Amino acid sequence: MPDRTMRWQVLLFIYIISLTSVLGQVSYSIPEEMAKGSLIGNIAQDLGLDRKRLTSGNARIFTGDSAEYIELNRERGVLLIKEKIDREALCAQTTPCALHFQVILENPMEFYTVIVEIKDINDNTPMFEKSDMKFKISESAVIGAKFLLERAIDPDVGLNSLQSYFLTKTDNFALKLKDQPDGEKIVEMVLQKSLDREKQEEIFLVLTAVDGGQPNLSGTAQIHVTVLDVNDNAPVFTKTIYKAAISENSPKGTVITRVSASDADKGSNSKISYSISNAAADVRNMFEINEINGDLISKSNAWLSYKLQKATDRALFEVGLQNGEIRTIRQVNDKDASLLTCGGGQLP
Ligand SMILES: [Ca+2]
Ligand SMILES: [Ca+2]
Ligand SMILES: [Ca+2]
Ligand SMILES: [Ca+2]
Repeated sequence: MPDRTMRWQVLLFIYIISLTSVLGQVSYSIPEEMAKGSLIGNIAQDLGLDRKRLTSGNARIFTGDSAEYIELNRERGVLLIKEKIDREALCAQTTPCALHFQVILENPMEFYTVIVEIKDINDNTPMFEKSDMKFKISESAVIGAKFLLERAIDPDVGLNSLQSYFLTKTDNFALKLKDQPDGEKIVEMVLQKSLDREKQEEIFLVLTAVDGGQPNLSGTAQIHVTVLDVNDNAPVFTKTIYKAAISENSPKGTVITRVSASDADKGSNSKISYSISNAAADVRNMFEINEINGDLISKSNAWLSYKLQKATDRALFEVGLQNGEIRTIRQVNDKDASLLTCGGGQLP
């Protein structure tokens, strides 16, 4: 229908209305989503009209240009659902949601106003647009650090719409909801206990959004937290004292013992290299260590006769280990030494 013709019809309608007295008004209240053909109300009875008058007066519904959801059955004198009504599609977040239309009769012309309120039913589950949220959080993140979570959407209104969120029970995070002026909520996860990658590298949580319908409906989203490593662990030796024997005529390059340390961190934070430090020059001349595998190797064969003057044929040494480094090696004054000892701990 051309716009112009329609405009004329509307103007004509308004003109007719102005000439015709409004004889009555009737209101109904129905839930959305009623099946096609369902009864809304007995309009003949409610307007005090004879059913024959509906037929003789060629009673009909005038809705303006809005879609026709409702039909008038003249023979039965009732209003019926013509098209299933989806409140969400019709009114979105507007409340109350109502259809306004007129019932018009001819000979003589009569005009009645009908209001059908469409009540919300809880036919939408809260849904997350992104049902999988991923976070990479350093284990050094400070207490109180906030992480914004996705919001859920529930197109219903009132109690049938979104009411609250819940997070899987976790020591590390607490859920914080902040009300916005538009009625929406900001959903945050707040760190309340320090993360420790060495204890738990992956944390899986479930965020649940619930509405307040009867019964209520809920939707969930997965939260996957990967805890990033920080170098917060020093290497630790597998033993506090390493003991090994070596004879004085051992050739240069003899492996005296192997020291071994481990580091609880990850990747380059756990890579260990061995070195001898803080040792006197003569000790450095006597020993070397394989920085990769921890082999303590005799560097010369001259040191034995030099260092073991006071011993019989063997000597006792202590090796100080600290933070993955061999800090000190010193000879222990024990003439009856039977072992070469690499001692652990923090030696003076
Ligand atoms: Ca609804
Ligand atoms: Ca709902
Ligand atoms: Ca480390
Ligand atoms: Ca770490």
